[in-house]
Amino acid sequence: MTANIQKEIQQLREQLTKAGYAYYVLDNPIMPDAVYDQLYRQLQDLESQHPELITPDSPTQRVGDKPASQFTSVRHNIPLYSLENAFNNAELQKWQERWQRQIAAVEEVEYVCELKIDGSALALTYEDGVLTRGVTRGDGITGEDITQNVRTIRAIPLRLNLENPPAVVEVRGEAFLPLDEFERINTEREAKGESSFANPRNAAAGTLRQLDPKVVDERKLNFFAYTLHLPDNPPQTQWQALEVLKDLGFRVNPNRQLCPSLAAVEDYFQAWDTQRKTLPYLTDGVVVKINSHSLQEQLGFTQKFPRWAIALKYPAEEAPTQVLEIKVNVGRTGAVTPMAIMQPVLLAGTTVQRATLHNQDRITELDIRVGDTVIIRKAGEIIPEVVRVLQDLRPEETEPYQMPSHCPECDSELIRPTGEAVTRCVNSSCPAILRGSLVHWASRDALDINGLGEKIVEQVVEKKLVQSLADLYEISVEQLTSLERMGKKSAQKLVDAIGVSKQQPFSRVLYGLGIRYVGKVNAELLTEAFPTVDQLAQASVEDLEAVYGIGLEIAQSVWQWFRVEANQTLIARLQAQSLQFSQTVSDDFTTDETKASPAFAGKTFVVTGSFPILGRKEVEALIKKAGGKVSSSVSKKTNYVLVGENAGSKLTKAQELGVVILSEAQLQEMVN
Ligand code: 3B9
Repeated sequence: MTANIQKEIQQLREQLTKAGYAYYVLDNPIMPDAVYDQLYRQLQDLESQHPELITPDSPTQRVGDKPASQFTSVRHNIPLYSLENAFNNAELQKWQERWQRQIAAVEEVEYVCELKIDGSALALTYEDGVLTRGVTRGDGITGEDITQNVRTIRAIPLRLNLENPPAVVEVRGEAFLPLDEFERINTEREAKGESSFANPRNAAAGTLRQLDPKVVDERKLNFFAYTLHLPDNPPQTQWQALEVLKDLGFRVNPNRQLCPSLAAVEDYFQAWDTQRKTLPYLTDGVVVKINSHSLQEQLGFTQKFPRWAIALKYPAEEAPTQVLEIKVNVGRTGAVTPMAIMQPVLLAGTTVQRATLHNQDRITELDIRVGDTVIIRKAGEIIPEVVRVLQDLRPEETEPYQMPSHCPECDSELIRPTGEAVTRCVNSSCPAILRGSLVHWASRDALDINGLGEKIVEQVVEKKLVQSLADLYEISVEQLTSLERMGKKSAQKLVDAIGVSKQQPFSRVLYGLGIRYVGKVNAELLTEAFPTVDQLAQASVEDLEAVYGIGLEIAQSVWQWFRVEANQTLIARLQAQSLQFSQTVSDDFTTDETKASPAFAGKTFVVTGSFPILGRKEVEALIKKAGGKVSSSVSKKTNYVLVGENAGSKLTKAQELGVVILSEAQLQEMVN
């Protein structure tokens, strides 16, 4: 009896999976929708009668019914690299010359051209052939586990089409929203009085981070796969990898091309500049990859990119419009940014009416005036910029623009340090700075305080309920109910959310403090290296710089921040309010691999000369990664001197002192 039902269920699943593959991946349906729906309902019925037979890879199990409360941060099994950019053929050729020099052979090789989809990168893990994990790119090292949401994407198979799958298979690709779907979502949001998404890329990223998988399912995300890690039987070329991905059940962009030379790549790039405008999704360039995997292996990676691939980008879209007004905006760091308010204009699929003018120098250089007709451009960022003024269209009686001498928010005098482009408000109690700090503190990646948005922040600052971040933790329900449109219930909810944020780990608190250059990634690196705030506050610039990934500018900024008395007071107050200022074991995400004693733990290096292959920065990064310190002058304490080409006096000094001298090749050998 159950054996028969099991068989029937199995058959229905196979039929539905096949039909889904034909429809979503091959774009070539094999059955009418009505037939598909009929089979789907049959399967649903059988499964509801025999819930014990439901498996996670059944086509009925794509959309979960439990919203997530939050996503967890996970480390990628394999790092997600990004791509170096080239903006023209000359830069592309330079790239070819560079990699050819590195392996000192090879004349013509084959390249694979793929369209660069303007979406959001995903890493998928299949265990024993079944999709078990979908993770956002994040910073390339860690991302967010959004498996529930990934499962709703029909172009991603829940089970690989493979007889004897290896234990673990990794697939990468781009999730994106088709243009018609993007427009549908925005129209719907506007009708509901919600803010619209700036562009399809933001909409895709926002959708992937939706907590409710039902909402994700309604927004028809799509996916193109481009990277395959298939142990046991790895493909020999990128071209073959794409074919295998398709056979495994993934949607692969059909507009790929195998090019026998760089000239063919340039032709492909040019041809698609026109053709891409007819595609139902946005693309922003072409990804060029060396086809042969063995060549790829020989070339390897820099800190950030594979050396065997590059993104050739199309120029950003431009449009003319008129400047109606110039305003200045004071950010949370006190930086004062001039902004142009413009006649609304359609650009790269969205309506824009603000553009950044960056700073006074830029305004002076381009001579941007109120009333001017200007060309604006939108590159990767959300806020477009003015690229030039159409002088012939300038109306009479305009005047050159000068930034105000005093802060529009607090009226204190603005400062522009000599040699710097930014103008700043340096009044630490400027309401604009406080507002910005609070919004950042409450933001998703920092303390993640739900309900503390810009509108509320504006009011609590205006009413002087909050004059420092620490005041937030002393605010009462009564005080909040005095605000506009704030009932007792929502006030209580907000007070609760503020209370809950005390549990957030140290790295988020550190990020939330808004120290210059301390973004999410640096905050994690710093709290890993200095597990308590006291250790961090007492660290010297040298100690800070010795952390892998932390450069001199960041180190100086952190050191400086802890030397300011007001900041010390803030930390003390927040500590008294029991926020987290130490890294506990539970939020330590290091793996065994990084915990193992590194090759150069406690060793001091001096690097001298030039390094044509790896580059100096990478050599230093390599040393730090293996636990070593890089210092600038040779002394008796120096353990090793790493010598590149044209090394000078430091080499002589090392020989005098008898310090061990290493070549680049020896270093690499020791690290491996
Ligand atoms: C570890 C297309 C994009 C793209 C790669 C792309 C963005 C990035 C990339 C992916 N569109 N292709 N390709 N079409 N937007 C080339 C960077 N590849 C990797 O991330 C990658 C990562 C690899 C190999 C490739 O090998 C390792 C395995 C284990 C450890 C270290 C390296």
